[in-house]
Amino acid sequence: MKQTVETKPFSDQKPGTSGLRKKVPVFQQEHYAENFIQSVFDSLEGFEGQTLVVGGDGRFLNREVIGKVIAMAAANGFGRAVVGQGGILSTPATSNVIRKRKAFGGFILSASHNPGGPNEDFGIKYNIGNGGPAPEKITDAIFARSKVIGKYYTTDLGVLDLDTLGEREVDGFVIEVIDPVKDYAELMESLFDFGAIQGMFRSGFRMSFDAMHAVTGPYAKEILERRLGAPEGTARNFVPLEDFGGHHPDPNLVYAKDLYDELMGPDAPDFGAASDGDGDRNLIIGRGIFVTPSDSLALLAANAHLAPGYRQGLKGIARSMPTSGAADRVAEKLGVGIYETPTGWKFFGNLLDAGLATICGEESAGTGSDHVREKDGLWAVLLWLNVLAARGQSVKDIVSEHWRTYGRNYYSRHDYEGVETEAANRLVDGLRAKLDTLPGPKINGLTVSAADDFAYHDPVDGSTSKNQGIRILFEGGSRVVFRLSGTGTSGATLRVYIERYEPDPAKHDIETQAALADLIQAAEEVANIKELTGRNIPTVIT
Ligand code: VG1
Ligand code: CO
Repeated sequence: MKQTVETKPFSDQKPGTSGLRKKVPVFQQEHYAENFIQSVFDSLEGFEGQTLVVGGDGRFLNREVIGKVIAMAAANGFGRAVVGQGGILSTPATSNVIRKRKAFGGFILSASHNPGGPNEDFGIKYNIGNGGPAPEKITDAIFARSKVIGKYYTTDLGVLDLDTLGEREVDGFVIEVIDPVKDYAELMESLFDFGAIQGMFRSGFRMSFDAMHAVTGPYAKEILERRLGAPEGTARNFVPLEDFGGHHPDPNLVYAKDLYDELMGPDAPDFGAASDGDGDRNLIIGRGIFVTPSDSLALLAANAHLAPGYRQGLKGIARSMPTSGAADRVAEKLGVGIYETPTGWKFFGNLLDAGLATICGEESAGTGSDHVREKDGLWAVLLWLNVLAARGQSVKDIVSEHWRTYGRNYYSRHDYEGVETEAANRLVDGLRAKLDTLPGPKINGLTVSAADDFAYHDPVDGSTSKNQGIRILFEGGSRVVFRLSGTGTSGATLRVYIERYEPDPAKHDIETQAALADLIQAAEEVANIKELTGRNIPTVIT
């Protein structure tokens, strides 16, 4: 029986870079999740009788909120919910299911790389029918709706069994529980040369994959070990846990340090990789070499034609603005378009739908292609494996060769986490106010050639997104970018992105922070980071 529940709006339901993310206790407030879910439905049209996909990364509250989404979908008039067994569906797998089933859209319950558990983070994200994150037009409408919402609709579907595969019907509404891995594994088989990768494993190639107790565990077990024949134990921490074992499921050099140490150690395997909470990020480490995500994007774009799914070449490459320009050089050489978008995967959707780009990436360990409309951690790992199998060289050799051909974009991101929101805003406002005066005079001996607040003009739908990050460009192609994170749940995180281009192969082996030292100092001088944030050093350096 459909019920109408009276509710009052919450003022803080503005979706960030990737959905609504809050601490679990915030989501546990009465009506909080329901208000947001109803605000999504109220911002959409034409879903009567349609299919909605629902899944999550298995974190604390996952099952509970899945139950709410399904009951509310039924009450709002959807005809069918497709849900991953056990409530599990990685972000890229959800995108694939939405596309394959021609669903109206889907909910992804995840706070991605943020920690999980009763006092940690939870998140809700809505994806549209192309399988990608809702564009700004819709997220703005959701936020506007959430501020005035007065009621939501739900219904009692009884106890939901999310663990048994198959279809069930309750009052004319169909709930279908699917294997979360199968469709995705088939898609991967259609893109990559599994035979060649199997051969590489047979001949003794060794790999370590860290699923970080998050959603990619079951995917990695099935694809790497069962379908590709990698030895058992190749995938580790492969059981998704509600609190990710108490760790941050963030595949960077800080939270995946064990993997890094292993790859730098004496008995290092050939290849190391990890993914994040919801399976859309990737960390790539070769024996003795960490590949920065920006370089990984460029390398994958330059070598994609070696995989069957990309044999016909790329239509174009897209990267987020703070991502290094390494991919631009590849696009130039390939003679294809390069697009620079704001941070967040939602901006790639139009380019992919319009056939302007094939491969996209972000400096934050996100890479993907037009096979789905989300970034895809295991996809990147498999493309790397395919390239390694096809070229028969080590990661290190492939990377050095790439730098010799294109030059090296030294790159690093410095994060200042948990900064007081007011102080962070003051810092960015301060920079914004002096943008016009920056070009000309030197900062720490470097000449500024241009400075702006990045605005994106979507070439497909003509929309404009302003205030997407402060860019300070120096003569010679170096730059420093400042922006505030839109995925945190407490305080503010200041991100400082630093990049320098080095064409000379004799200078490609400098330690990254040393290679960027003068720019790091310039960033401090221009933004007064220490004084304004009260921090002497960044919390995380990637
Ligand atoms: C961060 C990254 C961004 C990424 C976003 C979502 O956003 O910088 O590149 O798209 O997370 O990724 P922000 O606003 O905190 O910088 V995920 O894997 O957390 O969905
Ligand atoms: Co993620």
